[in-house]
Amino acid sequence: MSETTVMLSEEVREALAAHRPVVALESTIIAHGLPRPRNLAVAEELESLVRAGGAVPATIAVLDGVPRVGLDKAQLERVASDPAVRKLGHRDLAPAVAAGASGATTVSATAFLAARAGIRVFATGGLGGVHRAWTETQDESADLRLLAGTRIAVVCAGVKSILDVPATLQRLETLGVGVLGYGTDRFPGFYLASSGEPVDWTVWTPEEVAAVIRAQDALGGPEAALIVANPVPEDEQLDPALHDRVLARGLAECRERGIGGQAVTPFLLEYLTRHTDGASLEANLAAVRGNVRLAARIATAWASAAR
Ligand code: PSU
Ligand code: MN
Repeated sequence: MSETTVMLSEEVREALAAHRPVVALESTIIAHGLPRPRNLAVAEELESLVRAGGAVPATIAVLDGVPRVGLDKAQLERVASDPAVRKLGHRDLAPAVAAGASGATTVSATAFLAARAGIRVFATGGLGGVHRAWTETQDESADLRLLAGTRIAVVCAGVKSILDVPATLQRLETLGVGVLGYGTDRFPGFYLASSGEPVDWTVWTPEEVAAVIRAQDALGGPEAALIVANPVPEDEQLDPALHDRVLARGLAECRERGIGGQAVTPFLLEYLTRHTDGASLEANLAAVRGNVRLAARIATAWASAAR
């Protein structure tokens, strides 16, 4: 892909050229994962958190057919408020570019564009994965396959708990995507600090994560992402009983209403927010903030070791 096909903001281009730390941020969480108008304040807050951590934020989206890495204030506002902004997975990028369309990028599209731009660290809330009804629907997020072929470290609170977590972990193993528990030996549960599933590797510091990234590069071989699974603090998690109760109803309603494809995840996130009086939203935000802060520290540790 040529430089002109993917537009880097000047700030991001300069930071990358000088080997300064950069953190990629996705935009689907902004456009389709959070209620308006709070989503814009969150988008701005996440960028500030990256800056406070000494790194340059690179929020990624497609605007009028141009994939952009690093958005200015007006572009961020558009992603947060324009109803014509679609949800773009990796496979949607080419049609969107060709049609001159605008869209927010999911983990798959963001990881792809970030890696093309030369960004090594990416922060989000929770990854997509294998959906609970996958045996009937075959619904497995494109996030997984894309991460299997992309050398990027993704800081996340695990995968969304609306998913089949054990099945998703199994797919990640099959696909060769490494998983590190950050300060935990349990895979986080997105809204919940723990999904109850074990992880094989635990790290405690950003420097340890940077060392794993360097070892990945030194070993070479097939490109694959590294998942840094960072739990939401326990005192900020959603009440587990409330989570299970509301999610069961949300999944049933999703089925009854025949919601499928790209609409499933936004529907369930919104359903949980509405039926927990906003408590799930607060847990989601706490997780994302923690991930963004940690990503800035990892990017900084990696950049200083790489120099
Ligand atoms: N994390 C959040 N909220 C979100 C997402 C992640 O806290 O809305 C988005 C990401 O963009 C992820 C997408 O790639 O949900 C998964 O969508 P799907 O299941 O349709 O692949
Ligand atoms: Mn899906």
